[in-house]
Amino acid sequence: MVRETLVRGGRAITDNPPPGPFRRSFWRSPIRGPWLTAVLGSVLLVGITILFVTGLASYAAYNPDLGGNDLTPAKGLLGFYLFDWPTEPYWLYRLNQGVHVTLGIVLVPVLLAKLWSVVPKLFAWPPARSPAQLLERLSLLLLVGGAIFEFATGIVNIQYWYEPLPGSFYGLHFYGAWVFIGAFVVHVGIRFPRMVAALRSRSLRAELRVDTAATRPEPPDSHGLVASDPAQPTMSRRGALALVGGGSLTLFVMTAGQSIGGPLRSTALLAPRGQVLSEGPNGFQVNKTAFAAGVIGPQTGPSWQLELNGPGEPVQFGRDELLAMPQHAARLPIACVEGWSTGNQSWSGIRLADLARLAGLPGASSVLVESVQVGSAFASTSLRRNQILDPQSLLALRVNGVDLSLDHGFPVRVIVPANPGVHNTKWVGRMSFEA
Ligand SMILES: Nc1nc2c(c(=O)[nH]1)N[C@H]1C(S)=C(S)[C@@H](COP(=O)(O)O)O[C@H]1N2
Ligand SMILES: [Mo]
Repeated sequence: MVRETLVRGGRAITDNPPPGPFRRSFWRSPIRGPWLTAVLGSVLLVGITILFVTGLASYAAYNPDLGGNDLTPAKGLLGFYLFDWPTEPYWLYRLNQGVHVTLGIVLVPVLLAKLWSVVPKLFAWPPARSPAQLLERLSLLLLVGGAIFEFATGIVNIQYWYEPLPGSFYGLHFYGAWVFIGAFVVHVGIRFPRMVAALRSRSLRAELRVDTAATRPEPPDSHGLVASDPAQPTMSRRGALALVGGGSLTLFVMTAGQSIGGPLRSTALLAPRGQVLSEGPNGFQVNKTAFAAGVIGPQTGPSWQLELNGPGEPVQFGRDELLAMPQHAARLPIACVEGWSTGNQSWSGIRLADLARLAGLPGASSVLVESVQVGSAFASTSLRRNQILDPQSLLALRVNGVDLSLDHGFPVRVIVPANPGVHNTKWVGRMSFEA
C-alpha cells in the first residue's frame, strides 16, 4: 500500500510537469531539433576555440610575468603557458586582437540562436532524474553562464562601459575564460558524437533549398529538442540560418573596419575608437587624450626631462638633447586590446636599445617605463629583452613627419612592434633598465 503510493507519487512528478515551459507541448517550433542545434554548435566549436587561443595569446602579449604588469596576481598554474611575446611580425598583435574582438562580436547571434535551440532543456522535468543528470545540468550552468559572462565582459570592455564590471576586466575575463573552457571541453567531449550524427542526418545543401511551406520537423528525438506538438512553420531552417548569418554579417561590417582599416573603417559604426579624427599627421585615433589623462600641467613643458636609470647614477636628457641623438624610423600601427587599431604610422625617435646603452645596461632583460601621468594603471609598463633589442622599438619624438601631439604622447612615447597599445606608454618621464 505504502509502496504503491510512493510509486504513484513518483509517477506524478515524472508525468505531470507543472504547466508552461516544463511541458514538452509548450515548445512548438517545427525547426528546433538536433540538426539545427548541431549546425550552430559546430560553428561555435570552431569559433570559441579560436577565441580561446587568441585570448591566451593576448594575455601573454602583456608580459604579465614582468615587473608591475601582473594583471591577475593570483593566476598561479593558469599562467603555465606564458611565453615571450615576439616583436615579429610587427602586425601580430593587431591581427590577434582584430580576430579575437571581431569574432567575439560576430558570434553573438550564433550563440543566441544556439541557446534558443536548446532552451526547452532548461525546463527539463523532473529537474533531476539522477545524480549523473543533475551533475550534467550543473556543468551546463557553468557552460551557459561562462559563455554569457565571457561575451558580456568582452563587449562591456570594448564599449568602455566599465561601470558594470565588479572588478578588473583582465582578471574577470581571464578566470572566466578558464572556467568556461573547462565546461566547454566537457560539453564537447560528451556531445561530439551526437553532433556528428545530427550533422550527418541531413545535408546542409539540400536544407538550403527547402522553403517555409515544405519545412517539416525533424524525426522525434530522445533528447527532447524536437517539438512533440509542432506548430505550422513560419520560417524555414534556411531562413533561420540566414537570419543568424545576416546578423553576424551586419555586426562584421559594423566592427571589422576598426581593425582592418581601409574603406571598412567608415562602416565600423559600433566601434567607439574606429574612426580617424582628422586627415593631419596626428589625426589617427586617440584612446585617452592628454586632458582625460590629466596630463595638462607643466609636466610636459620645457622643463620636462627623461630620466634613465641603470646600474649607475640616473642620467637626464631634455627633448632637444634627445633630438640631437641618432634618430631612427619605424612604420608601425597602434593596436589596442579593444580590437581597434590605426594603420601604420611613421614614427621616428631613439631606439630603446640605444637608451639601454646610455643607461649603462646594453644587455638589459627588461625596462620599467613610467609616464609623467599619475594615478592610472596605464601610466607604467614593463617591456622585455626582445622588445628592447628590436631595431624598430623606439622612444618616439615625432610621427608622420611632425612632433607628436600632446594627445599622442608628447614629448616622447614608446612604440614597439606587435606590442599591445596599452604598453606603448605616452608622456614618458622615466625608464629604468634592469639586468
Ligand atoms: N601614459 C599613458 N599611456 C598610454 C595610455 C594612457 O592612458 N596613459 N593609453 C594606452 C592605450 S590603452 C593605448 S591603446 C595607446 C593609444 O595610443 P594613441 O592614443 O596615441 O592612439 O596608448 C597607450 N598609452
Ligand atoms: Mo588600449
